[in-house]
Amino acid sequence: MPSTLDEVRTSLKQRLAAARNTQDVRAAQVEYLGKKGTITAFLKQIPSIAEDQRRQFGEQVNALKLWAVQAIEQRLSDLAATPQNYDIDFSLPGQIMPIGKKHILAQVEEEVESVFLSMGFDIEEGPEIEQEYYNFEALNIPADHPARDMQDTFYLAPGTLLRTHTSPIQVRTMKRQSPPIRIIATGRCYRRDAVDASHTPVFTQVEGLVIDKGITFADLKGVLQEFVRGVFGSSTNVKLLPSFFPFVEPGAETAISCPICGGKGCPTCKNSGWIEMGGSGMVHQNVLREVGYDTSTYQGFAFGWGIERIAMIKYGIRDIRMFYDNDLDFLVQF
Ligand code: FA5
Repeated sequence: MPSTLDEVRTSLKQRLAAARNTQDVRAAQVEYLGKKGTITAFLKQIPSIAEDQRRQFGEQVNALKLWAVQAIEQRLSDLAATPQNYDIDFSLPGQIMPIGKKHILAQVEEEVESVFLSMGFDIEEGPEIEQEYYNFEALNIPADHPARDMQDTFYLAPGTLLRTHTSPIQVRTMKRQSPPIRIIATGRCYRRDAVDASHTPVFTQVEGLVIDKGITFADLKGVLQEFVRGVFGSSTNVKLLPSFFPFVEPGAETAISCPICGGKGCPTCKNSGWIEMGGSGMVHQNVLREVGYDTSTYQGFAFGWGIERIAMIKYGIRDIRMFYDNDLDFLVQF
């Protein structure tokens, strides 16, 4: 306990210099200027001091008090301006920040791409706002063709639309490049389809195109077989069923053996053992001629599958709307 005014000043100076935070300064303030504080005790002594010394003593004690008040304010403002003196309790557990992740559809797209990259395919892309010519005409679907009804279209302006499938990328690629061509392209497609468990107006497709000399239907089946084994597992098989698309001839709907029951029959494959995945076929000669290829030299195949459909079968998701509801409880599972 300091006994002289000078000692009080020195000890308070040291206390303030050693203060690490505002709490330390406030504690010193109470100790020196509080009701029972050291300086307050000197102030209380003034009336009892002998009259001839009282004035001088009073002035000294009041000067000390004034200095103490200012020194405390100064230290508080110094601490406030020095960020490292904020109170940090290093023993508190840290905050775990949630880490974002890729959407399930982006993950499946990347998986599909990596299977095709391993087979030597290149990755192409095309615009979502597309010209009618690439989406329909160049694909052997003229203006009054009934196949246009199969793809109810969002038109943005005469001749301009939101692409209804990724097949226009076939035309763009063939016009840009000469054979051999071995590409896939993934991307969003748009149709005026009513929403139900397997349809949405915005969905994603993966398109494949191979053009070279001597390409046959067997190559199509072999590539799709490799693709589904890479994505669904090594025991998955492919079956091609007759179907019609104006830009392929012959055309085929592609089915895979149900990866859920292994082809034995279950609710997902409606007990058939097979699940339809999308269209495919040999590129129509009208399409090859449209892009300026010599049809006596070059042949090729193409296919177009729904990415949502692939993801639904792979992960047992029963309703396509779940991909677009943005329910984090659903999305964090993948
Ligand atoms: C086509 O779009 C053709 N372009 C596919 C093709 C390419 C055939 C190359 C031959 C050669 P389709 O309309 O059947 O075909 O669509 C293919 C797949 O896209 C469907 O099997 C489905 O998985 C998905 N799909 C189509 N419409 C929707 C929709 N409204 N919602 C979700 N997925 C859809």
